Amino acid sequence: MTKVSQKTFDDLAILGGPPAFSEKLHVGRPNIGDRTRLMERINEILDRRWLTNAGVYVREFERRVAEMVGVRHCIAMCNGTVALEIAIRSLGLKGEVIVPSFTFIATAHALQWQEITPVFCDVDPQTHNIDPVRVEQLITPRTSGIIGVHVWGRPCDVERLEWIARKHELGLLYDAAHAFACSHNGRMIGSFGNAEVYSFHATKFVNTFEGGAVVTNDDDLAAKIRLMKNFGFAGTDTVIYIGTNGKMSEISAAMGLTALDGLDELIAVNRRNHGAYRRGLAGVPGLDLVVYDDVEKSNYQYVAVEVDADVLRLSRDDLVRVLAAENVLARRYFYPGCHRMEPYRSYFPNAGLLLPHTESLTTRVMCLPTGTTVSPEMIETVCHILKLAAAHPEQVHRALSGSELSQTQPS
Ligand code: T4K
Repeated sequence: MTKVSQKTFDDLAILGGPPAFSEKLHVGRPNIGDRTRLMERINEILDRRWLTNAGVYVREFERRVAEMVGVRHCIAMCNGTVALEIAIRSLGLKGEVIVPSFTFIATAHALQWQEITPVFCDVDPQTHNIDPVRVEQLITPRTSGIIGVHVWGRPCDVERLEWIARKHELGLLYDAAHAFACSHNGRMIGSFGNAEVYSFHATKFVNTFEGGAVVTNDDDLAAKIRLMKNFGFAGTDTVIYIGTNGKMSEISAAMGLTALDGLDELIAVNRRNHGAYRRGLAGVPGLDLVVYDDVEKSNYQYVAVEVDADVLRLSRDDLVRVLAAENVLARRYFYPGCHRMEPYRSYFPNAGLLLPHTESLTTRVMCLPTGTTVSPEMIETVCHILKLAAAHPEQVHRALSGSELSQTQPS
């Protein structure tokens, strides 16, 4: 059991005090759900001796996801990255595809893996999502599509992107890795564009250990994707298409179904935690919590905080180091931005010039721990530490420049 303690400034771990938490507090600790029900399902899988290849649980998981999202098709996959790759290929995207750089590297890699050039587009500094005005400026004769990412589960400007895609006859996909169970204007994310892609990675709101899915209302696209994720098999001994192996296994679907059973409780925990951070950080100038529209459905999975170093007189990286010393492992998503990672930084060394908001956000945003392993008391302590640091910027700087802090650098 993690020990929670309150402390004064002089007790901070960067000044030699004991860490506030005896165990590391991670961003992205998996939600497990009802363990007894999960074990029952796993036993049933073993009894059936049907472990993968469109098993009973995978089909049930697909049906329940499609129903929940309000789409005709859900095709479950082995992970979100393969689901993106297959969705991109099924739409026939080629040449250049416009995509934000402020995203997990998988969004860009899913294109480059198929020798499609990701053209990095800046984001709206308010929403952190791809900026449709910039999208239109980046369209060339080689552009075949746009991929929007619903960062933190908050919707892209789907209306404008749809309009641009239609006007220029481009494919439109969404990376909805963060946005399972989130809505926009009352309509579930997952039902926009030609198709949308979820991740059910261990660190995601709903996890299937590893997993992902493509959701779409397009019957032809869905049929193609089903073939593609199963080597192109249309029946025993009959291959009618080029394909790969993107299948979800039964044990993953069992985990996913168990998570769906407890979805409302998961949302309630995340919402409670997000509220605790909101109250805990209220009134600290320079620390702005990314908020969710309470009128919409949200999964509240990401507690993202923007740090304004000019106001706070401490940088995001300073705070990450202060927290790391206390065993709170905040994550710097999406530092340093895809355009600053290989191979893109070598291909486009000057990409940052066109990405001012992305460049700024990658130095300002940190994500804090939440989920079922994090209690409001723990959050109170995390906020208390941040407030202590915020009240003593000079002393924090001095302490961080001390040699004893070499072990508290963020990874
Ligand atoms: N598009 C977007 C926008 C995405 O965010 C992602 C994935 C994808 C596409 C691709 O979907 P997948 O192919 O992954 O399905 C993590 C996740 O690995 C990654 O899935 C996620 N996005 C990304 C935002 O975060 P890392 O490398 O930063 O962290 P990782 O996996 O080492 O885990 C983070 C922390 O979680 C660890 O410090 C400890 C904790 N953890 C992790 C695992 C796996 C646990 O406590 N238990 C665990 O089992 O990427």
